[in-house]
Amino acid sequence: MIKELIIKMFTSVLMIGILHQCIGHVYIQNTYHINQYKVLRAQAIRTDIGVTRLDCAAECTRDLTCWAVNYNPKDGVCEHVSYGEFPVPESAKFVDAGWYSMAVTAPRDCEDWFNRGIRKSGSYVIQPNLNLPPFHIYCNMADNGWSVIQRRIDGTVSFYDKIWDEYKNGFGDLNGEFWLGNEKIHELVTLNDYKIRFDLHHPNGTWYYSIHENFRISNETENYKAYIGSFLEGTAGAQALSMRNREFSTNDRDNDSNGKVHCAQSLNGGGWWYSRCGATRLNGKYNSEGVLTEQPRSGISWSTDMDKFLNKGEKPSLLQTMISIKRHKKNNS
Ligand SMILES: [Ca+2]
Repeated sequence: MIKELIIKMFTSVLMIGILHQCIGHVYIQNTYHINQYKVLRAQAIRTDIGVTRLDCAAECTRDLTCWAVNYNPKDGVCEHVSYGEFPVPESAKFVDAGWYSMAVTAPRDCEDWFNRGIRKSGSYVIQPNLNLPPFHIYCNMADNGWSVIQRRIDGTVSFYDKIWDEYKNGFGDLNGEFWLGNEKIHELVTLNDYKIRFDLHHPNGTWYYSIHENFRISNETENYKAYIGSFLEGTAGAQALSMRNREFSTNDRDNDSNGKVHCAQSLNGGGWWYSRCGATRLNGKYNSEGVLTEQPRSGISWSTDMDKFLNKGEKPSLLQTMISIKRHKKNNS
C-alpha cells in the first residue's frame, strides 16, 4: 500500500532519459524512479557526501528501511529516506534546484544483484513483487547468482521437528542453515520462470548436483504444491521428479500421497513434497556420521541411487545440501 503510493508518486514524472543516461547498462531498468523534487530533507536517516548517483541508489537497496533517496550531483550528496515517512505529505514535498529524488526498489532475485556487479555470496535484500515487502535472502554468487531457498551445513539448526507455520514463514540463519519459507519461495517463482538446483554433499566427500527446469510452487491454499520440469543436467540424477505435483507436508500436516503413513512424522523427515513416502527428504533429521539410520530414525536422503557410493552396506545421509533457483535463460533473456 505504502509502496504503491510512493511508486505512483515518483512515476508520475518519471524521466526515462535521465534513467538511461545515468544508470546505463549496468543497472536494471525500472529500478529507479527519478523525480525532480526533494522530499523530507530534515528526516533523512543517513547522508553520504561525494558519492555517485549510482552508488547512492545502490546503497539504499542494501538497506531494508531505505525506500528512496535525495541526490544532489553538485557535491554528490546522497540522503536516504525511510519508508516510515511515506506517504509523503504535500507540505513536505518541494522542488529544490539541483536535487533529484529517486524511489528505489530492490532487485527481484540474486541474479539481479549479480548483474549489478555483486560477486560475494551472502545475505542480500530482494523484492520479487513490488506489491509485497522486500526481504533478505542468501545469494550464492557462483554461476551468475543463485537464490538459495534451503541450506544445510552441520546440523546446527533442527529441520525435522519444525511445523507448518515455521516452514511457511522460514527459519534458521541466512548465513548458516535455513529454510527460506514457502511464502517467499512462492512469491519468488510466481512472476518469472525458474530452474531449480540441488547441491548434495555425500559422506564419500563428493558434491553431486541436479538441475531441473520450470520449478514453481502454488500458494498455501493448495498446500504449496510443487511443479518440477524436465531434468536439465547434473550428477545426482532426476530424483526431483518425485516431488512433481506433490503437496507440502510437515510434522503437523499430512498432505502426502500415502494414505496409511504420515511421511514427515514417521520418517523424522521434516517438511517436504513427499510421494509415498519415497527416498527423498532433504529436511530430514541431521546425522553427523553421514549414515541413514532406522533406530532412531534419522538422515538426509536423496535417492537410493546414491547408496552405491558408500561402503559397509550403510545408507548415506547427506552432510550438506543447498537448494537454489535461478531464472531460466531460455524464457528470460
Ligand atoms: Ca499420509
